[in-house]
Amino acid sequence: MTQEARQTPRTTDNAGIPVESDEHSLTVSPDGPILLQDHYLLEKMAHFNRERIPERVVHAKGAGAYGVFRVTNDVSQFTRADLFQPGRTTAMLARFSTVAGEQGSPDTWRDPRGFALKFYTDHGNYDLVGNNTPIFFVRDPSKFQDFIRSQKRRPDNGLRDHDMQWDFWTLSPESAHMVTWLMGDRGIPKSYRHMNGYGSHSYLWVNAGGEKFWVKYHVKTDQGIDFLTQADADRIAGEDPDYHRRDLYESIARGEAPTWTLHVQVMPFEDAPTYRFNPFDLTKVWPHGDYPLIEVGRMTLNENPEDYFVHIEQAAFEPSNLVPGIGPSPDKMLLGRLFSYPDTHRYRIGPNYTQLPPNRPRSPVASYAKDGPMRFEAAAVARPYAPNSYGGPAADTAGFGEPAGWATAGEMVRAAYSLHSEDDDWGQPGTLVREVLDDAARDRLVSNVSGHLLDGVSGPVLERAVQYWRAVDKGVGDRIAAAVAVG
Ligand code: HDE
Repeated sequence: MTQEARQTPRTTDNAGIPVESDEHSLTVSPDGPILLQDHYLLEKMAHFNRERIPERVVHAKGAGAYGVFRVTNDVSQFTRADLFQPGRTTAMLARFSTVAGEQGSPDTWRDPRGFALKFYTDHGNYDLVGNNTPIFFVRDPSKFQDFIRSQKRRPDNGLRDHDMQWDFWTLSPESAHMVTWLMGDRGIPKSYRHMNGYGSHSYLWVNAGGEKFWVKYHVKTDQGIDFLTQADADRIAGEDPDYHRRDLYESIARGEAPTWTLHVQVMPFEDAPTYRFNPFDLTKVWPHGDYPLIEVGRMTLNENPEDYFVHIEQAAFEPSNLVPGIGPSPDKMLLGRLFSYPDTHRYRIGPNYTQLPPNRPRSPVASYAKDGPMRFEAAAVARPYAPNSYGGPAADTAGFGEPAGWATAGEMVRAAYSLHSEDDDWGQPGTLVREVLDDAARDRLVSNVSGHLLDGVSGPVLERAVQYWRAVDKGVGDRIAAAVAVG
């Protein structure tokens, strides 16, 4: 029978050779032993054994989609970045995730959510790798690994442990703002469509005239913020652990493409040294009264990936992908992240990860990199070194020679940020509790924290937790103390 006359495509092995059977291995007589020459059987077993790659050490469980970003406002006075110029439309990829859970963990566990965006710009890939929180638990990258281990599983029994989590948090008061946020309603979004994203760090923007500005990104959901109560989230974790992944996929499949509107807060470059708190401290938000939101554009996620593993599991986001017109700020966490992400990609998906479909730039690549495992694109030139006189690429120093940077000097130290007048750990979480939450949201905060503490936290850690909440807000702390029976 010809291929055309058949109803279904013909099974082949991975080399494209037609296979003889989908059902039976090759044996000597029906009851006899299997033959080593059954190459197809061997290939099936061997490839299966290699299906898994290391999961992301954090943010392992996620969901994502392709889309488009359209500029809706003129912010060219602040940045010359190609993708933010008036009238521009840029293809993009988004991946949302939980942080502490493994690949198969429930989507509705209380956790921050990752909010990672990749824009395929004319000047290469721009990655904005943020969370659904404008802040973070720690402000020094050397505390991140310890923090994550306190959230993950214990080596002795393989279990997660609330006592470990509160031990770390209460010994790290800079976590108070983020923990207040996490224990409130936004700690369990209703779906990935119903949450905001934030760049979280401050970044540098540079305009065509070389003027510099500090910015913070806010990616606001057009679906409206919505959340799940702890009780609903617990129920859904049992009923449908993939609740958020399913929601994103199905809404796009139905043609209901979710959208978000990108805004920035812009701080004049000169304001930073004398601002009332350190504007590069990742545990702080910039009050909107000081720096209001300015609209930039809208992102629409309208295309489900055709293969989850290829496009979402292999997606590699890295805060070091900064395009001309955008640079890092002196936020120590951000500077740490510039190293960590490409490093994890080289380990998880190999040194040629930028050739994989979700990571491949859609602008020309003329890098001198060559070789390495799983390379399938030819090197840009036959003579792979610069400078050369055989037509190899040359840096466009006239066009792109000015790095987006800042000046600094001083002694080598290991120290906290230098102090600004209102730097402290308790002020902003206290404001969040008293001025942002309403009575019902405050009640849920008290109930969420108490429930969490009553699940395995005891002794001095429990007492420190009560003091921690009293430092955030006396009233909330007293109510938590009563609920967990600590004086
Ligand atoms: Fe990450 N983080 N992170 N992180 N992060 C990773 O990179 C890391 C931090 C965030 O959908 C890893 O590719 C360090 C802040 C997202 O693929 C890893 C520090 C914020 C994702 C890593 C931080 C994030 C990651 C694991 C402290 C919000 C998922 C796998 C200096 C502003 C991206 C990977 C995706 C993933 C390191 C802190 C967001 C290990 C060292 C702050 C959304 O490299």
